[in-house]
Amino acid sequence: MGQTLTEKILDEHLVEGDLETGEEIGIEIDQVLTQDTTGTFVWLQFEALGLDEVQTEIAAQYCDHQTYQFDFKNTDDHRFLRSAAGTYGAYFSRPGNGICHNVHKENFAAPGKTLLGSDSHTPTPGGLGQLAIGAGGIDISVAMGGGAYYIEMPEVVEVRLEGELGEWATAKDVILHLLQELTVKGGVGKVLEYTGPGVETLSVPERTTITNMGTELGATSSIFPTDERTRDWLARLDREDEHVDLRPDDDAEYADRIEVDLSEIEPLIATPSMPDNVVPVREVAGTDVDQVIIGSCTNGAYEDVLPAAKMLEGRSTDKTTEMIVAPGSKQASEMLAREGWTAEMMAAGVNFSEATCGACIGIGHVPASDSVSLRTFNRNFEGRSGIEDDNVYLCSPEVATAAAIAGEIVDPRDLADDRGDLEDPGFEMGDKYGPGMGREDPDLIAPDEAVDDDLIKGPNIGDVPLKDPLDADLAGPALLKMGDNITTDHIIPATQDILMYRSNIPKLSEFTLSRVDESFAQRALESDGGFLVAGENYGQGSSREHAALCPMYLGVHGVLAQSFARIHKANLFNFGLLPLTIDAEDYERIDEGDDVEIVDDVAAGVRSGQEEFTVRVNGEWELTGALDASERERRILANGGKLSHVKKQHESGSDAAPADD
Ligand code: MIC
Ligand code: SF4
Repeated sequence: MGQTLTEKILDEHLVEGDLETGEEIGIEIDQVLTQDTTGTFVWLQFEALGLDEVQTEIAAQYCDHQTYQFDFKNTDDHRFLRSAAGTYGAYFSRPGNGICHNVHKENFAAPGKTLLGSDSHTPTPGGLGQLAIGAGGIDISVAMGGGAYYIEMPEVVEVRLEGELGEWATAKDVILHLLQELTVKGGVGKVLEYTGPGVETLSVPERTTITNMGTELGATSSIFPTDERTRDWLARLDREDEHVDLRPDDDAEYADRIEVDLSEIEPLIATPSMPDNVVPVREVAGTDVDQVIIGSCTNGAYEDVLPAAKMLEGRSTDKTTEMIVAPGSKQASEMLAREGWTAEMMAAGVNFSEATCGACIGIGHVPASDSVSLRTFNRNFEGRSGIEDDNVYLCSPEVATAAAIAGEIVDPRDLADDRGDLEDPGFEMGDKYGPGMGREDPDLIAPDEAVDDDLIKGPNIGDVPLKDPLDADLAGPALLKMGDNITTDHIIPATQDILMYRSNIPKLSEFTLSRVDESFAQRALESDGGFLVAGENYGQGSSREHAALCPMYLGVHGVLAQSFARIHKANLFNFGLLPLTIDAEDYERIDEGDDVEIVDDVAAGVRSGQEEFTVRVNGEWELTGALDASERERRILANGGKLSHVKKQHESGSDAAPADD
């Protein structure tokens, strides 16, 4: 039987296990990336593990999420990250140089290589045949130290693309279409592999918009084969020698197949407040728009801003609508500036931001109360923009720009008909990108140019808390009952007031689940243990391990949920929290405040491979909580989390320093 492209790359990197769906496999990691808000813990844990040098081919530390440095705490984090990159041997991308996924794509992403990143949109370079996966920070620390990354072998699903995109339809509409079809849970446990004649009609930047937002489907990763368009892209970066021909075998077998006819795709938009609330733009046409932002790791590239610039040439934005462009990388900004497009857009009423994540997580450009914001981003979870009850829509740069011109949501096809002189700007690549621009990049410091050789920790950079091994008896109240699709933005929001404490767990913990219940953190601390109860897809969204670390710090024992998002579940194991799956009926029956007691000896059960645990509620009735965990995850859980687990192994004289087994 032939292999899928995913299987081929995994096979080449396999260090443990078999490529059987659902089985745990260990893979070698070639490249890692981390960013400023997850990175401090990546390095603090790297240090705590006693590791002293990066072992992967490439390790890159980006400073992208909080580049405005509103508070010295952010600037201290950035200085610490530069010192850690220099000390341990990673590339360092300075604040303002751009979003990790964009800068990585421009400089390092390479077909056939594996990439692990402490950011959920790490799968972005799947668009050029790289197998890229998002994970929690400590998984990055271990991989960076040369340890394998362990994952359940995903199902590989074929997404077959036929036809070609029509006028005004874009790659963003393709992924919005898939979200409409599959929902935010539709990709869980899967790698989406794109095939078919439609592939060659899409350029690499269009492909990376699709792979980037595969994360919103919950997918482990998304990947395209490579072809002449990949070679062309790498050539523009002066990295043509990194091109490798990669495609699945003709007789590859997929777990499932989804067909998309690109010629039927029309302009789509995700309405508030979930990326899968997708409708045709025409369905919400006429809605007044107060703010439009073009940017983010999904649609912040040069080729994403260029159509907006062309549409605005000789026009201006509506007086009621503010338009902001936040390019995904400084390279993109520089290219637009050198070609005169920045000036064109400014003259049209656009406000230019530095290259940053910023507004995507509510840092700057927070929408006005009771207003509508159209963004080319990937997430519109409620409150993520920095104000509760926000109305954030997600769309392509073309749809966003049409709204900025009209002052209301409008299908660009209708705007073009109406105005008579507006043409589809089409998709155009830049001549030369990133390294291809042929000059030294002062914003990307290579390991051999490092300016530090020791860690610099400001007063806000704390220690990594450790948890005791799992107890035999676990009991406590159901501290909070939540619904479906609770995001990591609910658990630990990323807005400015909170983000600056990412390196200070005691302080950060005070904000745990505050978006759901302001009294939660205090109640959890006072209760000396307890459980969280949730519906489906608990912990979707970000890779931030703080969403497990902070509940752990507050003494939470575990989570009873109907299902879990992949990265968050791994983070729960990594911080010694018990993730038990419960059924819908029991979920309905259990209430906040109920007394929860696990009847079995939890520590022994976890170690011995017990799959079902009896949970007694109020001493009156019982439910079954299922533990779906590999042997390795069980050992990590029983030892109180990955850091304690690996430390314990070192103490017991276990050999390979970074390995977690
Ligand atoms: C996000 O888009 O939610 C983030 C902010 O990039 C996160 C990372 C973080 O929380 O630091 C992600 O996607 O993993
Ligand atoms: Fe940054 Fe937003 Fe992309 Fe996350 S989704 S990496 S916050 S631009």
